Amino acid sequence: MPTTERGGKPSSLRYYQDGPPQSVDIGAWRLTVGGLGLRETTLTYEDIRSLPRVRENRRYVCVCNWSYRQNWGGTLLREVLKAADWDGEVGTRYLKQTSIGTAEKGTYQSTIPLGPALERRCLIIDEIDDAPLPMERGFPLRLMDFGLYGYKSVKGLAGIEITKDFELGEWERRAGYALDGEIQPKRYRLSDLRCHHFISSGGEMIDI
Ligand SMILES: Nc1nc2c(c(=O)[nH]1)N[C@H]1C(S)=C(S)[C@@H](COP(=O)(O)O)O[C@H]1N2
Ligand SMILES: [Mo]
Repeated sequence: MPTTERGGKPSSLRYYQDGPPQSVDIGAWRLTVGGLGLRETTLTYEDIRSLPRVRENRRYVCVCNWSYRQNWGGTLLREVLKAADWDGEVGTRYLKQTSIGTAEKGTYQSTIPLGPALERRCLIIDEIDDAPLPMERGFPLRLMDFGLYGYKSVKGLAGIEITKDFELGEWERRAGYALDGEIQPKRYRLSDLRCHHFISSGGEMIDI
């Protein structure tokens, strides 16, 4: 397994706990959307591809200390919720994501606060730099909240659910990572720029 890829970015498999599924039958795959204030809905890949599209150049950061800026293509989380007749209630609600996972390693879950995610234009992406997501990067779909560390962004997404519980996920339990996942002021490795950079404010890295 290679330990680095483009720009010194760590291998996508290194932090992939459940591992990419062997293959995904995209005709059979569905995203399940449900929970509080939503009509239980299943969306096909084509349903998602037909929602209003965005392409945004934003920087992704993980607590593992590396980061990279890429072009992320897909739709807004807000559009996916709208497709399930979301009632618009944010309050103290959370969004729980579940991966497709694998038979041996089960699924990976992560819960994020719903309101801040929507305010930060949280994306549901199916393309990186204008190409479909590779298997290791989360094919067919991945949630990206750029104000939060990478461990909050579930690859190989199979379900999202609005809940009232802020639950611990895989990395929070295993490695003691913070439940809120907010990007902290710190020195990070900018893999794409091949340098380190200290950021003095937390949240999404927009200046670099
Ligand atoms: N399903 C799933 N998604 C996941 C993970 C995981 O273990 N399983 N790891 C997270 C962590 S810690 C990181 S750093 C990123 C790595 O994503 P990459 O493919 O861009 O390298 O995926 C995140 N999403
Ligand atoms: Mo990570």
